[in-house]
Amino acid sequence: MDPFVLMLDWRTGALEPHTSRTERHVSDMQGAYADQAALSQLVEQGDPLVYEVLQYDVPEEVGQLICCTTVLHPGTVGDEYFMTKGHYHVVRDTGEVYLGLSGNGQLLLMTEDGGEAATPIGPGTIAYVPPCWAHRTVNTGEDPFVFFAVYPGQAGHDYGTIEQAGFPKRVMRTPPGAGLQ
Ligand code: S6P
Ligand code: ZN
Repeated sequence: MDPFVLMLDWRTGALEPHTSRTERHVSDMQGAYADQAALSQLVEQGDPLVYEVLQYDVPEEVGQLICCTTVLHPGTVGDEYFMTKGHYHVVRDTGEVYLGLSGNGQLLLMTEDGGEAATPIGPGTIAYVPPCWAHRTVNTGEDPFVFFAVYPGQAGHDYGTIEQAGFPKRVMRTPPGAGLQ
């Protein structure tokens, strides 16, 4: 592998060049949100894009580092903010670094033995995901939430464990009018 450079647009998350672009629409998030009826309704109403990941692929091997950006769009399913699927790394003892670029969100973390953590991420925030911690991001703002991530080439993504167990906390907006007398 030869050295290379990438150009990152801090506002939009555009990464050039990139070798893969993954889109996740509401229909790709079956079972993730509390309000299944709201999810079905959104799918029928045009199945909006929830997030996209731009990545520059390198060999999925020990020693390599994978660079990618995520653009997590604003929105809700019912009252639950748009979020990523969330995953453990298949190779559990691999960490990750997130760098917030624009917009605002939350990083939710958990371990298989009951550990829980959450941290806000905004422009300039560097969040360290230690080995063995599952991670999910949530857009709590009104603009796209954009962040850059670097993780080990051999890490892999385990989505199934999260699909079965979910995360212990959901991030909900306050419904319009709630608390008003
Ligand atoms: C990869 C890293 C991120 C996520 C991306 C989408 O290890 O954590 O690039 O892949 O934010 O989330 P998810 O949970 O759908 O992979
Ligand atoms: Zn990861």
